[in-house]
Amino acid sequence: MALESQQLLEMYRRMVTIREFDRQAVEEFHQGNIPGVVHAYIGEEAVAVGVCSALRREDRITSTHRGHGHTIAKGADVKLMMAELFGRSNGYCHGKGGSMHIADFSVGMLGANGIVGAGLPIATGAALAAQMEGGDRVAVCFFGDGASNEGAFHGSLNLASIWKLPVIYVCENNGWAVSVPASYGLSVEDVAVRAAAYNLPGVTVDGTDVLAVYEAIRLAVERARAGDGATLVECKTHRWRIHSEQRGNPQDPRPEAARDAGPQKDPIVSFSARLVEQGEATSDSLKQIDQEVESQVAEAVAFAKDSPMPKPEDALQDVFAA
Ligand SMILES: Cc1ncc(C[n+]2csc(CCOP(=O)(O)OP(=O)(O)O)c2C)c(N)n1
Repeated sequence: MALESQQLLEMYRRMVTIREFDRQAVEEFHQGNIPGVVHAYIGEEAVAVGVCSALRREDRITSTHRGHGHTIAKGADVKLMMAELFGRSNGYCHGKGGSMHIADFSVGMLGANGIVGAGLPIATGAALAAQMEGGDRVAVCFFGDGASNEGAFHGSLNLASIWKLPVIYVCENNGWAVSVPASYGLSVEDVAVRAAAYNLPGVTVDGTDVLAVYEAIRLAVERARAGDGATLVECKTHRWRIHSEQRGNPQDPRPEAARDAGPQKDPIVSFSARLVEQGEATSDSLKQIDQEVESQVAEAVAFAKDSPMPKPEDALQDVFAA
């Protein structure tokens, strides 16, 4: 289905926002300004944006430890995100969650998650809730190739199949789980074939092509909204950086060829070339978006730096048990 110019440019803007957010977050982490961990999503932008562009605000998503891209693509506020990364009291979780625990229910983002695979049953539950509510809301679960080897993946797909749940499972296959290559860790070459074991459709798409991702998800969403059940969509993509940022100068355990593969298939470069070629934008108008985004993210960093630290006396607020 053809997308309007405005939608295409919004997709471009969101991809660039994700790239720039993580670029500046990585820089701030290495300057010692961000505590905890940062798992950069750089290189995988086409997946989050292709998926979330096919969703409505009220549709729900669950995310992973590498969650900044999903959160931005679903429409969260970058200032509140950055403040959370900085551990400040006006961040999304009042500075208590950090990078891996950002949620914004107002845009249907049910949460990043430090436990690999944990988003799978949560999204499945959100889809069950949607089915019981009786509307046509869908749920989407983002997870990695590593997570697809866990029991949570298999149990979730089985339940989604027998209950015909309106859920789309999006596997971001970036070829690696920390230092373990998918070629070693997976029993199959394509995660998508695992759908057959649960009597569900499974497709593999080029996860560096935002429009290919969008189209696969659009079809899966249509199927879910029509009451025809779940789909597994595998997006083959590349993680450009080390698994997570580390202080000092640690070595990325992946071989050089794996590290080089990402930038050779830059999803933003290919999408911008396409937009210019199709007359949807000029390189100047895209550059203007790049500059606007850079300032917007710099403002988010400034906002985070100016934000107060949480007060010790608030430590037991917003927690379930004290
Ligand atoms: C249940 C669980 N097991 C192990 C870990 C440690 N761990 C964190 S990320 C990760 C790899 C995840 O790989 P994948 O699902 O492919 O996602 P990617 O990091 O490639 O985006 C592991 C093993 C964890 N956080 N949770």
